[in-house]
Amino acid sequence: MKQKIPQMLNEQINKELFSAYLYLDFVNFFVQKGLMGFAHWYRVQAQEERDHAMLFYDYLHHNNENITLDAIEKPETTQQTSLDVVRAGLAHEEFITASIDDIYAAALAAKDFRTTQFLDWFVKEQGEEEANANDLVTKVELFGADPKSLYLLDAELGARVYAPPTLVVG
Ligand code: OFO
Repeated sequence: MKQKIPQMLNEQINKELFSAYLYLDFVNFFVQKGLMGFAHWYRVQAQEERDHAMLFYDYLHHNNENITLDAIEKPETTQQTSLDVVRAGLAHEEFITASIDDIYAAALAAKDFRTTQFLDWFVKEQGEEEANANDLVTKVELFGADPKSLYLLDAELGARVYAPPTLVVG
């Protein structure tokens, strides 16, 4: 692989693991609030983030690149309301999208087309993750202040089913 691409992919492992850590912190927030459906939704999200980390990990190994595992930053969920937490989730997904886009741009500039092809799945996935996060923000904005609606929304989120990634490396 070329130039700085392996290093950027290596850093993305850490960002995905941090995403899982952040969402587990969100789980903690919602468990404290008694919103177990929200907690479940973010627990599934955390599982997906660990899957993403492993895809980058496997891709580097598959390309005979060494991996350095760095410390994972401590998540700080200081938000006071459910709305602020789901908004923080959306902002985090936008940050991850920008990070994937940066790697994509570097790989394209280096003519590392194997990596751009690998990243195509993540470009699409980030579109879905942002849409899901945005949808959640909208629902909490619309229904979060009404207890009956919040109860139904919590039940809806509690029905989220974990699905393993459709991307396979190797
Ligand atoms: Fe890994 O997609 Fe969210 O962060």
